[in-house]
Amino acid sequence: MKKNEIQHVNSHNEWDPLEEVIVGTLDGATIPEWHIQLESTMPKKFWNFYKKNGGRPFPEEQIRAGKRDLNDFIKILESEGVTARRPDPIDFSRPISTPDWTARGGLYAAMPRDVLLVIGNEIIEAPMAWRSRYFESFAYRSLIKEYFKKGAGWTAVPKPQMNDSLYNYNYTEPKEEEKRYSITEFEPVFDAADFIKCGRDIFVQKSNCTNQFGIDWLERHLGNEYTIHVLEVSDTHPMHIDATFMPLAPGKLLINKERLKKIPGMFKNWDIFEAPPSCLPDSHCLYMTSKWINMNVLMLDEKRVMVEKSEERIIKSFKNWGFKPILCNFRNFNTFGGSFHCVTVDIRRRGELKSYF
Ligand code: DAV
Repeated sequence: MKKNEIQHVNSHNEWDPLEEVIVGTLDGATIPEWHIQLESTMPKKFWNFYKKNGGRPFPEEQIRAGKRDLNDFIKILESEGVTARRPDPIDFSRPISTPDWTARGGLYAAMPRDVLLVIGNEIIEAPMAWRSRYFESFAYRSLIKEYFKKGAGWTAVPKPQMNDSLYNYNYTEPKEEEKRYSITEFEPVFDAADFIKCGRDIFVQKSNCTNQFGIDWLERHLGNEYTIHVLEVSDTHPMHIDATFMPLAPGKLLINKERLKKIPGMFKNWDIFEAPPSCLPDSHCLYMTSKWINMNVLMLDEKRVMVEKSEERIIKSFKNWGFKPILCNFRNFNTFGGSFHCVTVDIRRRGELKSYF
């Protein structure tokens, strides 16, 4: 490989021109079994739904509608010159067990952003903290093996044991400024979606699926080329940073003002944009997230941004801020816990490792 030649897997930030992504699938999506991890993150309105239906498939009509949105999204990506790759179909309704515990079923391969962290040329399988997601990375193994053969690095963080010591079963909902999580520091765990990259600087939040031990593991693994910054976030149900803090382009940061009250000093010369509230009606079924997924956007380059078609407020804001919104129906997919950022993981953006601060 010649110096400066772009490798097949290459991603350093959120905005270099996007050439290839993995797009998740709703095939085999299964309602996760109730656990303290869901109590700390999932909307209260659906707790009984999980308690009653864990291990069963999500309602068929909703899956069908979500898949229609996915197909539209892939067509748009392709017309914008981005290659979309898909995970292997997996039946997530099969039970999972280890010597320490069992779960009635898995979840899905809808959100590759949660599972795979791509740093430069390396694909890292995250040690996710939900028992139902223990084998989720297997849905991506055909792709990962192919990327490995094309020269990518491939790392799986030590598999967590996930015995009861990992969970704080006394967890109760924290108040605004309290920091309390449903996971302990028993072993390293993180979801890839709690991290977000700006070249040599990587930002992370501690959450109900990412502990300090996990952050320390990644920091040591990445070594001196990178600096990891832990953000102060006021979110009483933190899980994934991409509806809180979204770097859009060099010098341009989108934030959720309700959650990010302290912006690190290193952003002092950046434009800070505050996401306006979502236009989704409260009646819209969101099994797994808040309505802030309106800011869960995907940059195709420094200007083009994939935005949900009916989110008129944020579409207008993006235009005012000088971006070019590309619209796609995605409400039916949003139901399953994410939007354009969650549903993808960057495989290749055309660009190099730099510092932006
Ligand atoms: O606002 O509920 C959404 C992030 C999903 N991966 C929220 C977090």
